[in-house]
Amino acid sequence: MAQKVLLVMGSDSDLEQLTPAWKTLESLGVAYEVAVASAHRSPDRVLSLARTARDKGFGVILAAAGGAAHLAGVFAAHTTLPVVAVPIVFGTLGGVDALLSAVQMPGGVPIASVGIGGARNAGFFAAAILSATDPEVAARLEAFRQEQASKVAEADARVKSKLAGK
Ligand code: RP5
Repeated sequence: MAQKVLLVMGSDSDLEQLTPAWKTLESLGVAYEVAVASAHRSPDRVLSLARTARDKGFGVILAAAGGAAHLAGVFAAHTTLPVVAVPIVFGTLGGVDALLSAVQMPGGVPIASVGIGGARNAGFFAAAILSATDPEVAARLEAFRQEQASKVAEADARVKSKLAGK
């Protein structure tokens, strides 16, 4: 059975910023489940989600949080599945704090991270991880890349034609 993505957010206030992640997963036909779980407000819930994720068929975890965002690190502490942080734009530091919390993990328990507010890329990256063992997802990713390249070629032609008409 195809592996799924577990998309966890630290608060329901993160939901809107995560929309591009689940939309991207849907566009690629990747199954996902969402959960709200906070590393500091509901640590037992995070622990339970992390420890059961592999047996439930998840292949990658996207952990979205803002502020001093330890959600991804705590997930990684309790599972050997790949964990990708999605730093949320929030508060005085606008997401820089969440980004640094993710990318500065001490050695031994790594997490990856997309950029601040990088939910769309989180969807693509999760799909890329699953594509290592799922040829159907790999084919859909390849098709998307080709479509994207075609759009660049069309933009190139448009710009050239516009400038030629001046
Ligand atoms: C983080 O604190 C959440 O992930 C969210 O980005 C931020 C604010 O949460 P709320 O106070 O809106 O619930 O833990």
